[in-house]
Amino acid sequence: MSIEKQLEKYASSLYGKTLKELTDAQVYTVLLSLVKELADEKPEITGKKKVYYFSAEFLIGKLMSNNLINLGIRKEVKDVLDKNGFSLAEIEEIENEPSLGNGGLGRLAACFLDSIATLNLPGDGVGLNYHLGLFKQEFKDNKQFETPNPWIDEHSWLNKTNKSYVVDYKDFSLKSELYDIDVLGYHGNKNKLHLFDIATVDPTIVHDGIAFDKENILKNLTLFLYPDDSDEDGKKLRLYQQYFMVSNGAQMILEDIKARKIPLDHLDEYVTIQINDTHPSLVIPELIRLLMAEGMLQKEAIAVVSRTCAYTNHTILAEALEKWPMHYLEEIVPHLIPIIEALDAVAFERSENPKTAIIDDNNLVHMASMDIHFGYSINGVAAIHTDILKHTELKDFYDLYPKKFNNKTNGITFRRWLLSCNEELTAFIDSLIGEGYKENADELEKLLDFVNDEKVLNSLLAIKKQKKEDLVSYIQSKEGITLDENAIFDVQIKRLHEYKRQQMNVLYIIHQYLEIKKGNYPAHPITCIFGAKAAPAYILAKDIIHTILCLSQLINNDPEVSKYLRVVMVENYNVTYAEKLIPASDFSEQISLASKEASGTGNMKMMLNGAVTIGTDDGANVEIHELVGNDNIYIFGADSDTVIAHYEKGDYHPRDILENDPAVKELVEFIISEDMLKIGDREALYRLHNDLWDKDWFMALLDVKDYIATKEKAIADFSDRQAWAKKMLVNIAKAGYFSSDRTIKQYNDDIWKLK
Ligand code: TH1
Repeated sequence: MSIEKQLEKYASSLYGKTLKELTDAQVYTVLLSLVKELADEKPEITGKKKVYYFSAEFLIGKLMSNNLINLGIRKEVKDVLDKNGFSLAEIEEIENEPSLGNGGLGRLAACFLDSIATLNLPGDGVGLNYHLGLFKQEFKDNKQFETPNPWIDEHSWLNKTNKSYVVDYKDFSLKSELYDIDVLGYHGNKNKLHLFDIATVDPTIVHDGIAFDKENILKNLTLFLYPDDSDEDGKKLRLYQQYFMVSNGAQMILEDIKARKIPLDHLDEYVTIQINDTHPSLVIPELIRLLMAEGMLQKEAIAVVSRTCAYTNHTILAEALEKWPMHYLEEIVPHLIPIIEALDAVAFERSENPKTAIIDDNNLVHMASMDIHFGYSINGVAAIHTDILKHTELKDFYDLYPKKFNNKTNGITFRRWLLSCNEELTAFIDSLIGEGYKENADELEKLLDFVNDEKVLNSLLAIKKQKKEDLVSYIQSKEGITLDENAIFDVQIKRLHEYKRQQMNVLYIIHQYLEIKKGNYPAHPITCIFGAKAAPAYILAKDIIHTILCLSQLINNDPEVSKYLRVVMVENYNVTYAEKLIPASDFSEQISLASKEASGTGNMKMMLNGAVTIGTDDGANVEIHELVGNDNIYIFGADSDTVIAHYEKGDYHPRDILENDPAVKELVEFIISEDMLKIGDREALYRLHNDLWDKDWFMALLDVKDYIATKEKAIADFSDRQAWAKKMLVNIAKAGYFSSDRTIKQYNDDIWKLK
């Protein structure tokens, strides 16, 4: 049956109407029904061995567009809808974005699932079904407020299964429910994303934003991703969640293995569990416990699990490396304690170095240490990050287990981050080099043949302009702000964190503002766009948001300045917003303090869409830099060795800079100027100002001058449109390396070894 006939069939059976007569919302439902039917018909990918990707987050984004692309029917559907008076783009807007992730870590998991299925490898995701997601960000009085982000309705992609397991805690047991989402490979078959839940979760307990009774586990367990952990009950809730995720996942795996009559001591020949950062680390003791419950000796269970689990580290930030107090475990999952103690004893036999202990002197259980001792592979997510793990952060472990350590530079799925979000650029690339790059991303290099082709370069500029116009109307509709697509779109979109240094971008904006006030205009008008959520309890991150929003108000209302400079922070930045912002970006802001951003993946998405990076030699920027060469990227700032040496010596003092450099001091003082205090909250502005004087832990002041000079150079270069378009083209051509298909091939070749 043709797509048109099938859509008519659903229009008639669901609404008793023809397609033409439906509302947009009804067309969405019709389309969802069709796609679900087609997905149902797809066989599941099978094979001897399967990878289970355990992750607290899966930032999957809206799924309609991607599913249509991966089913190979997007064009046909679009034509049928056009013919009937509908716009597919508008229909796709109707979908709620699932709120199952926070940032790069969760989006990476989603890209990986797409690539695993595309490469026809058996591999499923395992996570939780958070009903209210992370949170929805709202701005009031130039501040962030959090509200619940409910996303599940009768039209979601969740399919209820009849699988259910019992998860035991100290004082009670919970019965799980399992929801699956189909993960379709590009022109291929399907895998599953398994999201565990409980029937008793109750969103009505949430009040005053995102507050709720943290002790009511029956009602709150799967309400939120990363519930506030600034108090003890919040921390415990996270532990309840983590254990729920891993116990369910482990039980599901063993159920399948037993159904296949596979002897449990051969588990590792059939299963790999990839532990995505430390949130799922309890899967190690839990799986050992479950194997022992099946009659296996502890020693053997430890050996089997050690051959089954592999760990990915995504950060060296100390606060993100989870450590659980033993007494929480006693209170919540006491049955894991003898196992964790046994693991600690084994670790001690291997090394008496306290730095590699699992249980430390303060009775804290180090999750990463458990992963490294009892996982068979430890990987970092970009070359520089893995080097830092080996030689600095995890040096003692690397000395112990040199063969376990390996690098897997992150990647992104081109289906979402090019084909779906930038149809214009996709069609143009198709016309130049054919479609082979969609299966083999390295073929993008063929674009280099056109680096001196004026017509091609002009077309690239025209497409960028089109995407900027699209973004201008989207921002107009969402934020009520009118931007000019002729300005440089200078975009920093990522979680709000001091190490990512949005505050350094703030200082740049202040510099530009003061220069304009002095009559020194930038070589080209520039619009600084931010998108970021701050963790609800992260005060300084919220102060940075406040400062950005105040600056935005000050500048946008000043007609003299706003001709040259605009500042916008979009509300509730999410995957959907990223899909509009990335194709429209000219400058890609990747300005973390060198050594701190493990990889970054927004940097890759922007490069693929023809933005030029302004960045430090950090994370995957280092690899972008190597690929595109000095002429096609703007690198600045202290390198990671210098930064690490500062931390080791403890010799970085921002006050020294401020007392010796009036130009930098002027920028920092502006934060508490009359102009700013008139608009903003005194306490918040002073907090950021004082932090920059006394602490500046991520050394914004160390790099700010170089940053400003580099950005000025980039702005000047932007005016030579042909030369700029060449940079864009080289960036796109060299982005093939960052396809997550490449990353997943490497995971499979080196770690998973699936057929
Ligand atoms: C991010 C890293 O910061 C980023 O550099 C990397 O590209 C991405 O992971 C994917 O590898 C991380 N996000 C989180 C979130 C939490 C804890 C640790 C990390 S690391 C909650």
